[in-house]
Amino acid sequence: MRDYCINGRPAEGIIDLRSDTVTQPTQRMREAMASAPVGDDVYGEDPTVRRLEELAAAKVGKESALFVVSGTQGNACAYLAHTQPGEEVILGQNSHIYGYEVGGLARLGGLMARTIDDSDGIIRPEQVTAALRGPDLHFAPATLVCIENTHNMSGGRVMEPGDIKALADTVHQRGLKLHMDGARVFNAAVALGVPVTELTEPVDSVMFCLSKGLSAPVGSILAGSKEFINRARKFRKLLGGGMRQVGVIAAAGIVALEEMIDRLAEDHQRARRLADGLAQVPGVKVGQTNYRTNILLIDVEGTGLSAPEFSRRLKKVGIWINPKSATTLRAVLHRHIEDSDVDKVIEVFQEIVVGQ
Ligand code: TLP
Repeated sequence: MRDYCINGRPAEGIIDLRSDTVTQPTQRMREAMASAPVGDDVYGEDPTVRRLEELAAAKVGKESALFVVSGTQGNACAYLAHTQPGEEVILGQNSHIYGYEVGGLARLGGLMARTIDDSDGIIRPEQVTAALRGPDLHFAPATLVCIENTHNMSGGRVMEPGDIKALADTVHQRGLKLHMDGARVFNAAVALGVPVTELTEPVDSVMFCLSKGLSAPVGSILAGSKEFINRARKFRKLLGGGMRQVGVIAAAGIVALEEMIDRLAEDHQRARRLADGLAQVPGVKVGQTNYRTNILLIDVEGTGLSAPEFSRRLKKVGIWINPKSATTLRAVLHRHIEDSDVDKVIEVFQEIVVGQ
């Protein structure tokens, strides 16, 4: 049953693959929200927020955690707490922090972005070494490296524990910090079949979202050392993210962490089913990844239609998939998509290609 609304109306008949952010809270979340004990969280008095923060810190193996409004706010608190204005941050040119967070590095942090190639979703130690420029009088000092796992714009690529560890060793040897934008880090852990701590242990801080595939309505977590989180808490306040009786939404986050992680495997299976089906459609190519998680990049150039035009035609029949570029669509699998929806999408792709 698709129990959610689009444009204020029940989404009956619509297959919404724009993002996993469209997931609605589960019934258990709504019940937990209704009965959550609350207090003023700016005074640190909301017991539900404290429970969520303790649970979240333990999940990713960090000393402390902070409940933030969004992934964007969590990443901002991280780079603000790790750096001083005028410093340089090394990160992927396709990363969410660089390309999709409204230029916050520059605007909020007074930071220089030094971008490196992350087209396969992974940042390697030698790339960071090559990007580091040393102590010359002319250079802005680089103090932070950011990675993204899974990597959104490369189609949900997974950065593996060994690669993260190797990168962290290089970053730390050079005296920098390593932050992980782990908006979908539980997708990475589930795809690899490893505890998420194997991915988060080497990094100094990790942000992950409760509001994507995990289905909470609002919120993300930033985790790291106690001292780092104390600093981040001040930046959250600066950004207007000090909330009051916010246990009403933190309660859904607790359910997300307790109940919604393992089922991400279903989204990955459906992503594979969709990828395999679309690969049979003439002119359509599905991006390859090391592990299939819940994001697919679908190249429609060979069909003779642009991705925006393809997206328009899909929308006419109730399938919502956003274009990511002139030639590529991005489809994201999530809890409200069933096998029959996947089959329908494959069928419609066939019809569009054959019928033009
Ligand atoms: N991603 C959204 C859009 O902004 C593109 C999506 O639909 O995928 N890091 C990563 C890797 C993300 O994918 C996102 C959201 C964020 C951070 C920001 O999270 P929010 O939307 O909670 O600010």
